[in-house]
Amino acid sequence: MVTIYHSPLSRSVRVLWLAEEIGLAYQLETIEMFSAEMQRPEFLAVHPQGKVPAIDEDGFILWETSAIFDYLITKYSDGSLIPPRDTASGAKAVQWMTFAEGALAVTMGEIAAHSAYLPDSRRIPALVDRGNELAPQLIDIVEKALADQSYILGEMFTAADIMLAFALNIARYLDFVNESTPNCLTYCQRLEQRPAYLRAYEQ
Ligand SMILES: N[C@@H](CCC(=O)N[C@@H](CS)C(=O)NCC(=O)O)C(=O)O
Repeated sequence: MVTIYHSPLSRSVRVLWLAEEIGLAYQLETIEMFSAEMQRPEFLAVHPQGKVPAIDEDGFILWETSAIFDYLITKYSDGSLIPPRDTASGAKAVQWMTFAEGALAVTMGEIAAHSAYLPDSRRIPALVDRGNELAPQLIDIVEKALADQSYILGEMFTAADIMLAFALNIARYLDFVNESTPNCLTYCQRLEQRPAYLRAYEQ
């Protein structure tokens, strides 16, 4: 059985969404974001940074969303949510997943966390300023990529869409995605209608 460590509305919702998409049976372990529980030795043994997501599959522990995606998709599905890595589509999926977490989610997450969600003692205002400067350019990259297609790799939904949608949802909340970025806005609206998305976000 796979246990998913999750905090509502955080990056770990991506793992829940993926699990729902591939029909994986899982157990949920919910942890309150930024709580003392995240720094307890029991949880640090699961995630050495005291973060979510992480999974525990009968004692096998894995953290970092991209690694979890790769493992769960390869082991528990037909693999089609990430096309074969030696094809152009597979390489592009990895490109967008890396961009989605490494650039987009980090930037949007820093703006949101350091302006509102982190306890005062952990806030770094310069990260908010830097994020606000970078954000429009990052959104524009996705806006252009979505110009003539429904999903980031074309007409096929993939794991890269899950990774991107989470970061774009924060961008939407921060008003970097709105009517002035119609491709990103429509994309978010299309993805939020997926039954697996709805099941993940209500947990
Ligand atoms: N690159 C990591 C990022 C993990 C991460 O930053 N998780 C946040 C949730 S949005 C967290 O748990 N933060 C708690 C903290 O910083 O104390 C991944 O994708 O898994």
